[in-house]
Amino acid sequence: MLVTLCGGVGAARMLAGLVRVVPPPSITAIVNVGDDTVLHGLHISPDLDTITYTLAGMDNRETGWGIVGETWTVMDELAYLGGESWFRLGDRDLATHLFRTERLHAGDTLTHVTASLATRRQIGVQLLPVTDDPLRTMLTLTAATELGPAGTEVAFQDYFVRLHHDVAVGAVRFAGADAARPTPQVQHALTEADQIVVCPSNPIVSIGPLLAVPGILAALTSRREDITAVSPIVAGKALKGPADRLLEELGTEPSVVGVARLYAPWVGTLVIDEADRDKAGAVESEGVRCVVAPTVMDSPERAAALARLVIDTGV
Ligand code: FO1
Repeated sequence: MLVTLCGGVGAARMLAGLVRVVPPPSITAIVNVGDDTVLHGLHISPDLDTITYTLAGMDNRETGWGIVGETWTVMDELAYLGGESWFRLGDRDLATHLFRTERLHAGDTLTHVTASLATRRQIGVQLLPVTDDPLRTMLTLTAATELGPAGTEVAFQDYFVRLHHDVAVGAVRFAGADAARPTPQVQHALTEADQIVVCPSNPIVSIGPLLAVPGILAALTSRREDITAVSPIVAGKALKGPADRLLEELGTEPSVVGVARLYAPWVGTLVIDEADRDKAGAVESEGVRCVVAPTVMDSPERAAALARLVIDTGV
């Protein structure tokens, strides 16, 4: 069994590569739920949905979220009524949130609802939210915004979408983490995995929430030699999103060396991009084996080549 640790877009691309080189049912993806939010009474799980839509071949590659060819009738009407429309929910995407919310209200777990959606979309890969308990990424902003003065703590989607992640962050907290439990399926996957792959996701707000769930870091640390991470930072920049700025704002060098330093306690091997070849020695000085390869997944073929290489690091 191959287990992946996942945020959203970067992880979805990595998984799209992996399913081209190993049978999808042999892959279990453990996914961040710190980005989850409730809007209009609907439970939205952006990372689970981004991965599901990507593996189902229905993702919107331009936005990096939502469904390709989406229509916006409901959102446009909601905006006309004066409702909250800063977080855009497409007409087809809304069906996912209605389905999930209704099932959760009926007492189903997020793990079970996610499995139902994945089966319906025929994605093959087993998708697991890291926990069925509430876990929410909260960020303390260091400047005043429309949401409050400097020092205000906001939820992830307020930071990411409403404020376009265009504001400095002083602290990150994972609300609910202390009481959250990894699901039995997640615990089993981490114990039984032949290899664990950390997708090129944001180390702080995508992988961070997974590590904050009690028991996960210890389980990973005991599997350190079987864990390969792909750096989400290439030549000092995040390919997408605010990972580079967040690392710097929270005191870690925004480079492959900074990623190696963060991950070294529990990751055995770090794959870095060819653009960072000159930093391979510095990565190894952090105590992490370093592999240099093309890591930018700008086509399915390149994603598959990276997937092959990552799997080979574990052989
Ligand atoms: N991201 C945006 O930048 N703007 C949106 O309006 C937006 C809506 C949205 C709806 C459903 C969904 O699953 C994701 C959505 N995202 C949107 C993406 C998402 O907020 C972030 O990309 C992730 O949380 C970061 O991984």
